[in-house]
Amino acid sequence: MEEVYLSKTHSIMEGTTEDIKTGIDNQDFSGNYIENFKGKDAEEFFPGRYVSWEKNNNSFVIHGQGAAIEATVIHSDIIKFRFGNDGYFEDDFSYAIDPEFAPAPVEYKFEELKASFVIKTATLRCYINKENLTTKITNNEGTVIFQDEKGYHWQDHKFHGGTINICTKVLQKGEKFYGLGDKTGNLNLIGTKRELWGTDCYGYGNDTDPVYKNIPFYMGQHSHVGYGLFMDNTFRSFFDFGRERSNVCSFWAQGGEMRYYFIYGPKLVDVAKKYTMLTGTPKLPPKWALGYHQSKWSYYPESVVRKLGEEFRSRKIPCDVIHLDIDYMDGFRCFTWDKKKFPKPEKMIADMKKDGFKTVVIIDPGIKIDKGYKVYDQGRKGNHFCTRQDGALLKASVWPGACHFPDFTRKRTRKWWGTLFEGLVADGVDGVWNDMNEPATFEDGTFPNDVRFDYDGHPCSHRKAHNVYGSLMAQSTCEGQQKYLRNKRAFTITRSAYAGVQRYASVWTGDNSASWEQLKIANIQCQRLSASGVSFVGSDVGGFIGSPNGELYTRWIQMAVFHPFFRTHSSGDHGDKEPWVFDQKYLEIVKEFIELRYRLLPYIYSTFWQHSTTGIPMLRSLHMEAHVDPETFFREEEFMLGDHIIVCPVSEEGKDSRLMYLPKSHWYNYWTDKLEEGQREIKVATPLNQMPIFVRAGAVIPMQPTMQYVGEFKIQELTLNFYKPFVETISQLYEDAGDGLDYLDGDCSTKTFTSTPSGLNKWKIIQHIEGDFKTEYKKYQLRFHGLENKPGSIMIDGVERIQDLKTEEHVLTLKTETKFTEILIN
Ligand code: NBV
Repeated sequence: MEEVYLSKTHSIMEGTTEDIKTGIDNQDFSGNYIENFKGKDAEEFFPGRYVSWEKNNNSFVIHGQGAAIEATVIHSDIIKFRFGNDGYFEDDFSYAIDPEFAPAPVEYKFEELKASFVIKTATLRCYINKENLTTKITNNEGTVIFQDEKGYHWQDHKFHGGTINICTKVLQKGEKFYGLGDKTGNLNLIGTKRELWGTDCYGYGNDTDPVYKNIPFYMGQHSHVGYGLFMDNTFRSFFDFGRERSNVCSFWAQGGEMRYYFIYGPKLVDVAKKYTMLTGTPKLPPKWALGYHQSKWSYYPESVVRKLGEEFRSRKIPCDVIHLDIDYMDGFRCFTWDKKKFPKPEKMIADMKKDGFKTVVIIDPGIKIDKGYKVYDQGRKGNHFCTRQDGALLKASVWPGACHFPDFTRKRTRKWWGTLFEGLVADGVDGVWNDMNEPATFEDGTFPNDVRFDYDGHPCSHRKAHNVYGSLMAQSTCEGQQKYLRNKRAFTITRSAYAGVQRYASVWTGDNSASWEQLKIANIQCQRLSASGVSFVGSDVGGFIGSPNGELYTRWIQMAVFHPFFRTHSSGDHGDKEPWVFDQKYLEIVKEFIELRYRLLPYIYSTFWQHSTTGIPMLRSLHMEAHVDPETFFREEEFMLGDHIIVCPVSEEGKDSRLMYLPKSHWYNYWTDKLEEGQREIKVATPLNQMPIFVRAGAVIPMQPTMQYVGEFKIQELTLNFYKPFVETISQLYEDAGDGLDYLDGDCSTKTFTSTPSGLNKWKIIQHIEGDFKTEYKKYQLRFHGLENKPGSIMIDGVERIQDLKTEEHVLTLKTETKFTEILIN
């Protein structure tokens, strides 16, 4: 056993040696303790035997001979662990945990047993072994969920200073792993080792690791029980899901205190929800941000942008947002305009706005070293830029040439950065896109490790700040915009991120390529991000690099209709990617699907609201929908958007049918209304103009008319699609003004529909309205799906309406006032 363990220790070292090959960790004392490790420098330590214990509020601190362990009951399903080497803990500071997260009082018991301590909550038992301070967590039924193998231990590298904090757990029989942010590769992470060190990975592939984002949260499931593990540590870290030893799952960080949260499900979807409540949910975005976005590196000059808008409108392809990439700036100086390309940006933006287009501009972190350039001068005078270990300013090259970089880990700098958006907002800019914030540089890929950061009063080096840099840039960008937008909602996109980024920004999956494999990767990345707290996700439709053919572009658009962030982007080097670049037959289908996106906006917006208020991911992989169904464990292409829609993108060329799995329930084929029973694989027709879309029986899917942009005209009538239920099914429609902050003061409403089968051919729908938001429309167009024959009677609030029921293809329709309470179909 000991030998096996040593080999593990050795492989951890190998993992870090790889880092040296990348040239990242070899420059200074703070990073190179691995480089000179000769096998003798590092010593390994364990917490040792229990010596004493103490209680502080909901925390139990158990002192061992070598380290102390603190276990805090956050919630009956969440226990937080911290480990203090040599008996002392670090300051308990986190960028990930939502400052507004206020745990409710929780009941628990702490007992001392002969060989262990046990913390008992309503759902969990957490045992801490007196002999070696290892832990084991079971549920009330006694199922072991999470159990230390060697448990917590650390390696000191005394010659150079620094510690690697490690935790090894028993990998349970049949255990599956999900989450971990934007990783590529299979959805189930079993058998892989992954690294978190945000990297600008242009043209990444399925084996590229690390990638852009750093979300140290994964979910495990075995014995029909799901749990989550969130290691709140921003140092370069690693997760091994049984790759080095098939019976061990381990995670470690190259510095910082070992601090992790154990989150009990038992359903995986509940794990994701609880993790998201812990790290925060987004405020509602402006509704236009859920429309279609068109981007390219870069649209310029002004005439090209105007022409782009005209093309969309004249071709009647809906579009809400145009993105301006780095060439809008004067010599890539952030917060400036190239006045040759855009002589009057505020006029152009205002004109575009009249035509329904919002403008989003890119902002990178690198500030050009250029005396006389306002932002640079302010940054210098205000001491906002990062410095090297010896106090000199960090200098590295990005698009503008040599740059300095703001220290976003300093509150005062975040505030200053926020003020820079005043001008852009005054110009009419509606949203900001943060790029290159891994942080990426041209020389060494990122900053040298000796670069100093404030870390909000916890001074540190780049080793600790790197993985959170992008998130803090996004936070400061979002807060800055919000300040000047006043009663309008901010919209931010970021490429790099740490856990909790969802409170401030949406994300995209970076510089992907135009291939069928990449469509599949984007699908998995978006599901995985969604499971990791970040629901507002999307990929560059069609691939950033390269040119998709018409079919690939069409299939990608079809998938992205069901991704919360929906944008075509292109490097511009390899041909354009506007919908009309493709042959007419593709263009027509692309247009139809973008129109479908707009019709679905009430459903998508309500799903966003549900995510924002409950933490439930907007995109849900099948294992989240049906966590006890073994068929779902390795399924990775089908996904749910919200509670009631499941889709399965077509990810191969020339396919006129494909197989997909429908989880337990009854499902209606969106295209034909054909009813399918779930918990089985089915073959679905996939002509180019269709992607498999299924709607849950019993669902109410609200739809609005097609429009060219959000708010183009006042909606006269909202369509409610009622799908005949097999069991009681609940659907919710959330409505507010779609922009502005009045919803936070209650100017919104929620309509809850409960659809129940009440006997043979009988069906009852109850509408419960909360809030009195005044909708534009006064009428519903009801569409009943799944009724084989015209019913004998349809009563709305006691009034017979059968005479008004119309038959249209496979649906029965009826118009009614919106304020009904009960519909009875007989
Ligand atoms: O700003 C240019 C690009 C941008 O279009 C892309 O979306 C980012 O991921 N940016 C990367 C920098 C250059 C990449 C080669």
